[in-house]
Amino acid sequence: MDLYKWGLTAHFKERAKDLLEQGYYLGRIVKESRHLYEIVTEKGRIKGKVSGHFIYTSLNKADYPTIGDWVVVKIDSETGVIERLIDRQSSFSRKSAGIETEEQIIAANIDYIFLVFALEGGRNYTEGGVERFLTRAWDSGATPIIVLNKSDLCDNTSEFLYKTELIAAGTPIILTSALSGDGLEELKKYLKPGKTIGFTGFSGVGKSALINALCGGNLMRTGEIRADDKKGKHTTTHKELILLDNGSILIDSPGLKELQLWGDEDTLNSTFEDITELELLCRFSDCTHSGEPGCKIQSSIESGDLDEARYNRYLKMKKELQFLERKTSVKAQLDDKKKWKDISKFAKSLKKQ
Ligand SMILES: Nc1nc2c(ncn2[C@@H]2O[C@H](COP(=O)(O)OP(=O)(O)OP(=O)(O)O)[C@@H](O)[C@H]2O)c(=O)[nH]1
Ligand SMILES: [Mg+2]
Ligand SMILES: [Zn+2]
Repeated sequence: MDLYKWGLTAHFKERAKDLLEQGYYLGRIVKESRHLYEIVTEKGRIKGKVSGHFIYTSLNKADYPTIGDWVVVKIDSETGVIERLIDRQSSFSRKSAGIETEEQIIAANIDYIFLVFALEGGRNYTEGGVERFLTRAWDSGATPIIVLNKSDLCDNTSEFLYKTELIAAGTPIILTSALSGDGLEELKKYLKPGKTIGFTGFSGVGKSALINALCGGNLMRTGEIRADDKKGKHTTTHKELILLDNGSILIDSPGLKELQLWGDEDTLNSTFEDITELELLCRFSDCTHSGEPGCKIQSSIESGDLDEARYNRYLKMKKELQFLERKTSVKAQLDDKKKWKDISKFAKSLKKQ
């Protein structure tokens, strides 16, 4: 199997060198459901799990391999044991759902990330949704492309295009319909040999339908999302990476019910550059924009240059990230404590021997 076709670059090979010399193999995760993996390697496509040593040394969910990752495996009679995760060159992540404060990687080592929204049906387009996905994308290391899908169901597409342009300056925005095929040619411009494209978006927006339309087949199961199902049933239930005939690599994954932010406040700045630039023009450098004289934020809202709703969404996301930062630092302290406890336990057990 030619791994370069699967996106292998010198970066990943270099980081596996020591183990490759000892008879291990390099592989890419092409399917993931829970902690069971399918991996493409020089020896073909194999099933695999992480080793006990791997589990012992991994503290966080994000330390585990996920779809798109390059790993080093030991192969015993067609099953693989993953010994090492190679540093990711990019990854799209979010805060894991629920109360845990952990980063969850949605797809790794992607060149482009298609942020898919539906103009009708499923979970509908909101400006806040676009801003959230964009903020995560700017932090991913991949290049974001905004895909406004289900254009066939929408009769004011130009209004959505305009709204999106205002909040996503500089990011390509493509109107598509997986049903009629509109816009697919524009998407195909990003499908290049050896390049990996991740698809993300809420459940039911048409990620799998777009992948099917792009590969001209029926590789991915698609389905209607039942609006009355509070559990938010996903049609796609596992993550999968596929290699198209034209040599590009696509990653499908279950849609999200919500996108909780992950990262620090800096990650907001690329999405809300207009606001951070205005802040620099306030008379006082520590202006809180709540009534100080010479406040550029307030005057821009009054003159209509800055949309107040956008400013409020910015504040909301900033608060969320500040809260996350506090929670993460508490968790890091606890993790540290646990680590030292383990180490001192281990040291004591050595003394007893
Ligand atoms: N009319 C129309 N329907 C579409 C379009 N794209 C997808 N659909 C339909 O929308 C439904 C959901 O599409 P999926 O591709 O399964 O959505 P998904 O984003 O993969 O959803 P999850 O796998 O749950 O994340 C299916 O019934 C599709 O046929 C489109 O462009 N136009
Ligand atoms: Mg799907
Ligand atoms: Zn101000």
